Amino acid sequence: MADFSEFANDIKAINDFLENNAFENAENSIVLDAMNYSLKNGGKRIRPLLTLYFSELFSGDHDAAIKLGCALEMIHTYSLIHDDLPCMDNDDMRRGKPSCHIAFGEANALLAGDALLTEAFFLASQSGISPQNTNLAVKYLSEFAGVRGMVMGQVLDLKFENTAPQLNDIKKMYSLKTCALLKCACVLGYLTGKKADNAQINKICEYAEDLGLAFQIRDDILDIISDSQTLGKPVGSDEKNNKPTFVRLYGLEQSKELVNSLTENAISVLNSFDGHSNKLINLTLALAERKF
Ligand code: GRG
Repeated sequence: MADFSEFANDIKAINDFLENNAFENAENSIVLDAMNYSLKNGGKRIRPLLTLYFSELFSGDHDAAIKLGCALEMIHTYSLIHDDLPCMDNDDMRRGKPSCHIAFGEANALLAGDALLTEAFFLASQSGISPQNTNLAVKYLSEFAGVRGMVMGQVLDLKFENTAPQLNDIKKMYSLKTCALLKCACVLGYLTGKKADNAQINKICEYAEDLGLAFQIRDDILDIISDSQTLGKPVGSDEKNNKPTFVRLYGLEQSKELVNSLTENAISVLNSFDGHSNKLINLTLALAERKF
């Protein structure tokens, strides 16, 4: 059975980079404290790991992959800070500590999220990959994180509260709010090694769509079966906010089966690439079985 210890060295490399390089030369302020508090506060670092492993799969540049993966982690962290705000999910705990707005106040949390989003583009501009691929990295970061991606997913998430959407609507919401950033992570890794090829990028996105749906359904399952200490965030949040989730629609057993079949699909897409990556296969499996 796969577990996360296999990825510990790579997670350390990601955390070391963030610890030593994030927000270089930024002036001390309460907002900088809030940014550091949320960014350097654990997290599984799945997105930068995907960037790193797709970079390895396509013989990319390691340092560039760390920088681009960390840029994406900043965007992910901003989304978590904003997602926890009272006007969104109103959650008090994140990654085992008080949410950013509980620790620093709402205004500072809002600004910390804004600044993390902006800083991500600063870091992405410095990755050292070719100018053409840097342009593409910026394009994909904007596309997958913004109104064509994650933000639109959040719009649907809010719209569907207290409603009973069809399965396709839920899938679309998951695809945008969760799969989009995972797609971005994988494509960024690819761009550290190769000139863009649309067929390859589509196949990478196909993998990340299956991975992301499985990941989000597992998240919904954990929101029901886990506890807040293990998860580092409140459980029962979906019920509290009356959010329609796949699990609430189809029950735990069917949801677990779907996580397994999506994971199998994701791995078969991985196996169709020219190269082979045990780390990607094991990460895909570990995410399907994750406990936090
Ligand atoms: C744009 C305001 C705004 C919010 C973004 C998508 C989203 C909207 C917020 C994120 C909250 C959320 C439930 C996202 C879905 C994806 C997901 C399960 C995120 C949790 O990611 P993990 O498990 O978290 O990788 P860690 O803490 O390990 O990094």
